[in-house]
Amino acid sequence: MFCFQCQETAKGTGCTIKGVCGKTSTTARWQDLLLSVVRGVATIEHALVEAGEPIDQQAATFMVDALFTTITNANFDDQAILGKVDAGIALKKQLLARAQELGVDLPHYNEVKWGGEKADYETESRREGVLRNSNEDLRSLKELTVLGLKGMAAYYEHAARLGQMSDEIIAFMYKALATVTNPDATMQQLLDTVLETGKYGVDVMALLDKANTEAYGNPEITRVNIGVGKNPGILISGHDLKDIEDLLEQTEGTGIDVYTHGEMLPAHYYPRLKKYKHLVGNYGNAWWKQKEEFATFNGPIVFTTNCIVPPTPTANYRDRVFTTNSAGYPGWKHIATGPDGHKDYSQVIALAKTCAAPQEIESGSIVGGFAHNQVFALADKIVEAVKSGAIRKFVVMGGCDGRMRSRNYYSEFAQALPHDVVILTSGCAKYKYNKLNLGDIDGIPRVLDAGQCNDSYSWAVVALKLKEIFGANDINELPIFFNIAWYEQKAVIVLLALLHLGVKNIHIGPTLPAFVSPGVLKVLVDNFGLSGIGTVEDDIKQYIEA
Ligand code: FSO
Ligand code: SF4
Repeated sequence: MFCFQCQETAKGTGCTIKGVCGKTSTTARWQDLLLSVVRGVATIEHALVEAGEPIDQQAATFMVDALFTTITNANFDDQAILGKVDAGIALKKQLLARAQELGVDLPHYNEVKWGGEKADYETESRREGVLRNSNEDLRSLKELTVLGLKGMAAYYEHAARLGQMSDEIIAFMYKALATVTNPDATMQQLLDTVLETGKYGVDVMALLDKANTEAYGNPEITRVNIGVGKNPGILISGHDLKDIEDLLEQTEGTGIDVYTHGEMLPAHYYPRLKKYKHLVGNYGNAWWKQKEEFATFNGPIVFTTNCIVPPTPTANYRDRVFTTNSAGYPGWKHIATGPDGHKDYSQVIALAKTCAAPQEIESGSIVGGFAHNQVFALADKIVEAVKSGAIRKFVVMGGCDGRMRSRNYYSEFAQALPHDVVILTSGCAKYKYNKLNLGDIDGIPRVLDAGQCNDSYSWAVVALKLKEIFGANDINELPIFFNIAWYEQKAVIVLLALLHLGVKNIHIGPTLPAFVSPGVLKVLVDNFGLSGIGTVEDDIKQYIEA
């Protein structure tokens, strides 16, 4: 196996024996095979769309689900992944027949030609890994695109589940995958594709923002309980808001409480979700602490997306975890989406009724709900605070959390910031500082949480609004410092989207991605001023106090 898609990759270069995330070499192989089938399907679809055919929705759904499945910590279930490979091959055959019928010429790439014989799965998977591209810079640009597309697929899937779809985004994904499949693609073509991925990254986050706010209202300032009640509970993790809505509806009046976990915390900020009285709080912290926190939760846990951490063989919660959507884990029950797009949680609710109430691990509350609409409502106050000097700077500290000790940088950085600096956060990165009681500035909390990682979109919208208010020529003239923590591929699409919006001098950490080659890094540094992090002391001196 060779996988270098996340920040925790072995030795900072690539996992080759087993994933640091727990992914086995077999799972990695089937994921490589699935990705090669996706490249084949997308290349054929791209040719058909270019020839004037409409988007094939079945192919679009397959591509989005398959890309999402291969995101870090989303799916560890070999049988589920192989099932998707089989479905992709059947789909490819249909598309090939359609191309032939219409007389559409197809490129002779291996991914298009391969017949999909089961006996070849293993050989094909070995041939189609990341290292099939021997030139380091070409490989890097191809992977940067594919990893960005994985993030895009995740956000697209959530939006689509709420009825918001976009043929333009799907057509771009086909085109980008066809470009990375082309063995003769040039550096320039690939670089253009990376940058265009950022453009569609903005579009997909806007689409999801529209989907979420039209369905559930605009996020508003909300205090979220982090303690527990006396009823048995169901813990829901991941990012899919439609799933928590179904769960809240089906648990209402049953005596079961619902708790959010990790990236589901922002569900509390939406008016049409927070109205449920039995949505009682957020339990625990970011994804990587789940082994301890699930053990004390006592009730069933539902994963709507990543991040799953493989349980130890003796974990007491092994039999009470469920997955849905693209997420999966061997031995855990998978809840299918019904024909009407909804989930049936009756088995989860029945199990919850037999469980004890959660054990309290924290108490008190945290505040959030500062997505763009809420921030705009406070705009006068914020602008006044900037003009009076009460707020000196904003630091966008969105992104992901993770288990590496080097991430303590972010807690220490937040704590060491001068008291006139406000943190703008989103994603699970927030758990490094959202319980530090960093106070407020004239009633404006010093940690403003917009929501999930895709809500980083809010900070781009806010920055553009501030640019207008302050009459700045450029977003980079504003007193905003971008210090992003990354872990998996949704952070890649967020980063590419910010680059597309013209944000320069973004710092990413705790380490730079292994999939960015020295040659590609130079392009990113020269054109966008991208850099890593230093020590807390130096970074504060250089970028905040200077
Ligand atoms: Fe975190 Fe995991 Fe949202 Fe990621 S839970 S790490 S960037 O999946 O997607 O922030
Ligand atoms: Fe390694 Fe990350 Fe890939 Fe897992 S997802 S195998 S930890 S690089």
